[in-house]
Amino acid sequence: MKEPARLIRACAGQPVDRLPVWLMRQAGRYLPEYRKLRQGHDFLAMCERPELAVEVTLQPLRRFDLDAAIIFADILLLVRALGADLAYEEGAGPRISGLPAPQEISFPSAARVTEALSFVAETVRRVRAELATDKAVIGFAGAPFTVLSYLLEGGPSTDFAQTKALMNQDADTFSRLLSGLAEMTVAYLALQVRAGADVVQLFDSWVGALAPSDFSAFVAPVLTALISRLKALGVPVIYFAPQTAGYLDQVAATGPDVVSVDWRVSLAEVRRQGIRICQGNLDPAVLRDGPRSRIDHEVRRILAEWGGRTGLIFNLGHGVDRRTPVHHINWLIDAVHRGPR
Ligand code: 1CP
Repeated sequence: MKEPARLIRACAGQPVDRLPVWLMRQAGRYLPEYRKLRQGHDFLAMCERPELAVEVTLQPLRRFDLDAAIIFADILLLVRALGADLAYEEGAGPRISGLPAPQEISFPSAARVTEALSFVAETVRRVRAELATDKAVIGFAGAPFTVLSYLLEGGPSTDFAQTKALMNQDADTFSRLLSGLAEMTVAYLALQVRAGADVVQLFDSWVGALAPSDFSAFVAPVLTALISRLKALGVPVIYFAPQTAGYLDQVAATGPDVVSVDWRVSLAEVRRQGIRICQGNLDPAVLRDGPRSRIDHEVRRILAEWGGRTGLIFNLGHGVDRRTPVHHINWLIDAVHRGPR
């Protein structure tokens, strides 16, 4: 039997010969070869056509010594299985329309989710077949709160006014929608795991907008149940929960194998909160800006704050900034491989 990939060993807290490293949003606009391909196709078409999605997924791995490929897709693809219209507008980000009032939203069966997103499974299958076994394939989905916020706001938001209004004024509907999305997420990630994903990550990019008490009352119960069902698929679960430094203990208590944190908290504090396996947490601005000495310094600081050889997956605290010079990523990976010295 082959030894599991470094990243998968790290997710289990097992010793590794060197720290695993990958970057959120490692496929995308900072890469000239991505921009070139993107000129001829819109973003959704790139996700839907496996030959294009596979190519974009593998682009960063051709350039850099990364430990994982993350499937080229988007957290919002799921909403199309709800019958919503999804469009990505140049500069403005995603737009969701065509949904009934929150109280009227009904959820599709697992079979319908699988059918609507079968192209993602095809991409996973092809990526897994093309990639060496020492590289992990990461499947992903949005976490229920973050996806619900896009549904209710219709696109990006800064204050989550519609989302909080529903939570405050109609808690039953709010909880029903979170649970419905969680159910769809199980079907979607099960599809990716069956197709060969070695690990899954839930992106909860906006959950930090909630008070600790609301995280605990509304999100934690749904998330805990979801994570336990994902673990039953037989792969590790990474939960990305930025801006939750004020309630990391509650985040950890939802049960993921790995908690992925942003740069607003030190890894020493993450450890103090009892988190033993963690992903993070360089500020993407440091990677973007450099210079090399600053990147080296920040990597060494992060490794020292974690203070151990196991249980860390090196990553950014959020996605790669599109203004990042490509060679900065080589500098970063070198620094991670050199280690704490
Ligand atoms: O070329 C383009 O115009 C498309 C830009 C783009 C890309 C490359 C979008 C639109 N999505 C993606 C791919 C993507 N999205 C991936 C796979 C690639 C990789 O990681 O290497 C992943 C994991 C995501 C996840 C995602 N989409 C998140 C969670 C992570 C995060 O950054 O917080 C979120 C919030 C989205 C929504 C979304 N999709 C696209 C944009 C521009 C946004 C953000 C909009 C906003 O600000 O609310």
